[in-house]
Amino acid sequence: MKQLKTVLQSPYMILLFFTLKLMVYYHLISVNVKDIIFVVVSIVAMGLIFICFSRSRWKRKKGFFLIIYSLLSLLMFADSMYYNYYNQTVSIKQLWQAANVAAVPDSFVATLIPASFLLYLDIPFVYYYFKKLVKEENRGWSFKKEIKYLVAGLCGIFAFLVINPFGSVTIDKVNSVEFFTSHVNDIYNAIADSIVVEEVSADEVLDTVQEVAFQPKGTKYKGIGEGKNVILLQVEALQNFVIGAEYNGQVLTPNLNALIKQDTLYYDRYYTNIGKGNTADAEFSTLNSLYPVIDRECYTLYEQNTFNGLPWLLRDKGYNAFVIHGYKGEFWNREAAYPAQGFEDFYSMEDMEADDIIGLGISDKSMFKQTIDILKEKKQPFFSFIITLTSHHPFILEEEDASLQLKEEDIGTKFGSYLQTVRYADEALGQFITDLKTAGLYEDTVIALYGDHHGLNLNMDDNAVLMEKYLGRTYDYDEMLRVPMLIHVPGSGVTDTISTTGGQVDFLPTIANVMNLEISQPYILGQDLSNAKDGFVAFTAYLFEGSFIHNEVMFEISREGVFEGSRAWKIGTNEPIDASMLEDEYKKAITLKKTSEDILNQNLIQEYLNMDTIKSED
Ligand code: GP9
Ligand code: MN
Repeated sequence: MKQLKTVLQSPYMILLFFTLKLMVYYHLISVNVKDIIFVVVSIVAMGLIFICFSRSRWKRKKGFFLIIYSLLSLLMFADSMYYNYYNQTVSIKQLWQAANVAAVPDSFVATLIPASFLLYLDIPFVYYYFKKLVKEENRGWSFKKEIKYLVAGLCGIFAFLVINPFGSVTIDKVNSVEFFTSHVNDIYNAIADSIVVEEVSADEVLDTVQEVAFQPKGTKYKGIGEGKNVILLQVEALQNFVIGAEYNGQVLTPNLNALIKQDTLYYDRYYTNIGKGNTADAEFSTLNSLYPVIDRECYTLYEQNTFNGLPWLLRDKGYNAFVIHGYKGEFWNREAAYPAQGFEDFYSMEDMEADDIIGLGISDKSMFKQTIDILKEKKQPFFSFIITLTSHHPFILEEEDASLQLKEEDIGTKFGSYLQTVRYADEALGQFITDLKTAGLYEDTVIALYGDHHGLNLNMDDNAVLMEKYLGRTYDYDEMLRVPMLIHVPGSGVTDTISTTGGQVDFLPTIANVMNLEISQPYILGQDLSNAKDGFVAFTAYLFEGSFIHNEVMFEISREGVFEGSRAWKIGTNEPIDASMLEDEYKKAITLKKTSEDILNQNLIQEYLNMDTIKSED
């Protein structure tokens, strides 16, 4: 008993608390705790911080230590939550996102994982040992002597790791996932990026575009929608697995299924390629055929750039281009960004009647009803970009809006609630099409539709388990990131399922072919999926950079963000594939992302269009 007391009183107990805390942390961010190097580096760093504070001669060291230790715990907590949602840890460049997270409180609460709170449990114990050590060691070290060396040593080690002068893969891995080094590395990169802006010449970027994103030849389905109005529907969180599917004896999306059956090109291997700007990035990539970036939504980062995407191309043909969305105009910086995207009007929540609110904003059914009134007033041809909302996470509906009969075991699960809101969105869409017909607008309108991103994150709740049960196969990223895309051309007589792999980045060239639009600038990173045979899409968020799908093969870069240790599998069968054979494709994914960033950072579309104007003036 006495021995136990002595052990418990020993300041070395602190190591036990640090170890337990770090094991919880690494477990929550999916780092294998058996990779002992990460845990050891973190324990050494924490131990040094502890010793530095306890032996220093600062008067207020107890208070300072408590604050610092609590802040480190808060950062770990934030990392674990962010990882749960985005599959990535927090970055200083993404602190802005706190405001967006706070704007959607239901979603925020739904992402909390109880285990993350364990990261706070040790604080009182660690503080107790800290005070005890301070009391026992009141002789103290001079802060100017030994501590100085300790601090310098610690900084030196971090600097060495972050700079990684010999390009060691092991150090790359440490920098990517170890708690202290990854955050120091992140801050270092953010500062370095803001000081040194790497410029690549426009010619060099153009060469790369031609190399990695050449356009397929072919005229299949060219111009079948030419001259018609365009309604582009971005449906919130619509995944592809619901199309044509049944659940508990009920068809999930009867209206979408009916649409696909006639006069429709349906792209069934289509993927979301969003960055951290979620919905807004889906819009951005779709309209411009560029990849979003990881740091922030493109609508904010590149608000002032010059673009020449779909709204501009249609406006050149005399279309009136506008957006309708039942949430606040300022969200995702849409209001400010839309003019440069080419939209002349934006009907947001503030401009519509808030007569039926579900979740964040105006219900899809009300929004579509009001849309008909707007469309009836418009001069034709028009391009109406409509963004739905009701199927937004955490998928809450009132009983009277929920028409799907859920199985007992799915009631109250995210899976069940998701299916319920998808069914609602499908009903809203069905009514919209009927109303378009009644308004005499249907025959002359091309209706294109796609999902912005996943609804069921495979890392959250019991989604993976319930989806596996429902699908009868493993629910992996290929299915989570797959969204439907279709182009419905009334009266065309053309019905086809196109299975070339693609992503939102391919939408612009694909619709341009159908509408017979000429894209007059070369910065296009997607391809026309109706004529392409070889399909490729690179990912940004939810998977680490370098991940991609090439035809029916999916590649997920390793947890540490390095090529070594990545995994690959065959889509459909989940059969593992040797990932080490896919280095060329991995490099292509990195190049596509980097090229997009170069185009955006250097505002190259503006440069090109200016050049073009100068040329035509000559
Ligand atoms: C808000 C809506 C949702 O306007 O588009 O955005 P999300 O949270 O899905 O990115
Ligand atoms: Mn969304």
